Amino acid sequence: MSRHRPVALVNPPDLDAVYHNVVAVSEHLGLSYIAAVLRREGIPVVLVDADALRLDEAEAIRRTLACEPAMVGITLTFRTVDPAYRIAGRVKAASPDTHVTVGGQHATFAFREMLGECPALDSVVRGEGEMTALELARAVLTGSPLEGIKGLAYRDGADGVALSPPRPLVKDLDRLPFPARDTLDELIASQGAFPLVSVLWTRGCPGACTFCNTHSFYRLGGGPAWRARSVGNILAELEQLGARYGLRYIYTTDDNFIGPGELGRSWVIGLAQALIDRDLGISFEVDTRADSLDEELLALLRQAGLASAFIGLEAGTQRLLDTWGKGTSVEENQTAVALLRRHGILYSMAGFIMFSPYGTLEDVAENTRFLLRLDNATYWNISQSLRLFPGARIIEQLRRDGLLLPNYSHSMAYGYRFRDPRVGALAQAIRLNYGLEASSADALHDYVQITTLLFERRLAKMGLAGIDGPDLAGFRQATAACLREMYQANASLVLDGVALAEAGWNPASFNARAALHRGQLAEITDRTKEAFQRYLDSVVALLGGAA
Ligand code: B12
Repeated sequence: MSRHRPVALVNPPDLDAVYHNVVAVSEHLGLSYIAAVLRREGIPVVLVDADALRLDEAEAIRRTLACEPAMVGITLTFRTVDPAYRIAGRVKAASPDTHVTVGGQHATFAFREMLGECPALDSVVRGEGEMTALELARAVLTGSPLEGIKGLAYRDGADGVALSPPRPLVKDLDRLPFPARDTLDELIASQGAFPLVSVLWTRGCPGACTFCNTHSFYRLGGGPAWRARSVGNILAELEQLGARYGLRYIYTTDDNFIGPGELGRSWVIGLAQALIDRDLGISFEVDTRADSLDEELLALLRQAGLASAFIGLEAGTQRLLDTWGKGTSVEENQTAVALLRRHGILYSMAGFIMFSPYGTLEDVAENTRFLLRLDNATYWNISQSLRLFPGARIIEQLRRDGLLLPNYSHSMAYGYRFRDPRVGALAQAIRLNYGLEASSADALHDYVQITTLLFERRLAKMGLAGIDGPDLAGFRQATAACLREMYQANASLVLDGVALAEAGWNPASFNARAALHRGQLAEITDRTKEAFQRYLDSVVALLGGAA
């Protein structure tokens, strides 16, 4: 039994119902890795992933304080800055000698503002956190000075902030232990439903998109823009997860699964071949770039179990795509989607920025037509405006162009104005219309797409593909037709919004139009559920009840 007081690692709750409707539950792997590293060094850890466990703030605070932690580490995104501050304040009030730190991509770039805004914070861990968190915990537990701990910003004197040199990246990711699975265990025990199991196979991204902070995050401490675990190390973890949880579906949280150049490509080929040879029976989903896909790679990945790929398409016009510094073309993006579809791999809800501060109403219309052409005008995609994340290059560009709000601060994801205020008015109206109808439709859309894909693959594997049980294909097509109606309803709302904006923006007319849309979407969602239930029943019948 360790003589150390524990370290509590907290992911604050995000109590937004719409967010919960759309985003699947998945544990915070960043904290889980830190927990595993500290435990390996004999430091006890309590993981409080309130977001994944859907705990409220009071329960998150109760669990954190209950273990009398020597140190509390809190992660956050722009959406959870306030609950993070409140939790820090409550910990400090209850236990003034407990060291309170925050970390993650957001805090890494907003550290100075955050230390200024929240007196309860003692430090900020910047960059990749495992080694810094370990050294910080050791220093706190032994009462040693923080000086010399790389990757840290900490209070120095009355109002000073000391900044240590950046933390170099972990050279060999295989040296890290597998992430702690406390949250997953509790999700399975408490929720009965089998949650998404997330894994991390690579870190970093070679891209330099202007709206993203990942590349500057992983370049802070120098080192390669993209690193991968060895195939053997990945398989060892999959087998462990398989033995423990009977794993069938994997969500990889990698920013960019297929790394740069030949290095990235041969690594993926090696992994895919190993997954095929080992035949673990898993399906998985990845995030990747459009320009890293090709026939040979996708054929192999399909065989290895790749079910879905998230590609950041971002825009349907080249001008907007160039403002994001994506380095791909609209044609390349469309080709990538067609390629995925040809290989029977789902191209999931895309990274898409419908509304840009530099965009025109014509850009909005063209983005909408682009999503319709790709059969992907989900409400999430048609409603996304640029979000500002600290560390993203676009922030300074907006400042230079006089579009950043004078009172901009790190948690203001929409802290800018639009060159064409009519685009801004439409963007806000569409975003505020993202309620339960739209998020339920999107959630159903995703569920239908991935479940159909996995069933079709299973039928194929059992040699039942093409055997048209009670009109299976008919039910599948009927469901797909409902999804297209969703896309059409969403797209028409935006295009009507564009016409309203061109005619002189009138919020009341748009609200009436939006109410119509919500009614339409709710009705289509009900019909989609019925159609899909008929499909599911016939699949189950075909599988002889063995679904
Ligand atoms: C998987 C994922 C999710 C999952 C799971 C949650 C999670 N974060 O793991 C889900 C789907 C739930 C999710 C949801 C959202 N996400 Co998300 N998510 C990611 C993603 C793609 C990977 C996270 C991951 O596994 N990284 C790998 C691990 C090892 O790294 P890490 O989490 O950064 O943690 C390391 C360091 O950052 C640091 N660290 C992190 N936290 C802490 C805390 C302490 C105390 C310490 C010491 C160190 C430390 O040490 C860790 C180990 O090295 C990241 C992108 C990214 N590259 O991280 C976006 C990201 C975190 N998400 C983001 C966003 C915007 C969201 C959403 C708001 C999206 C939405 N719906 O609108 C929601 C809201 C979540 C919330 N409640 O706040 C943004 C946050 C940007 C910002 N500045 O706020 C990111 C950075 C993507 C991006 N670049 O835009 N997300």
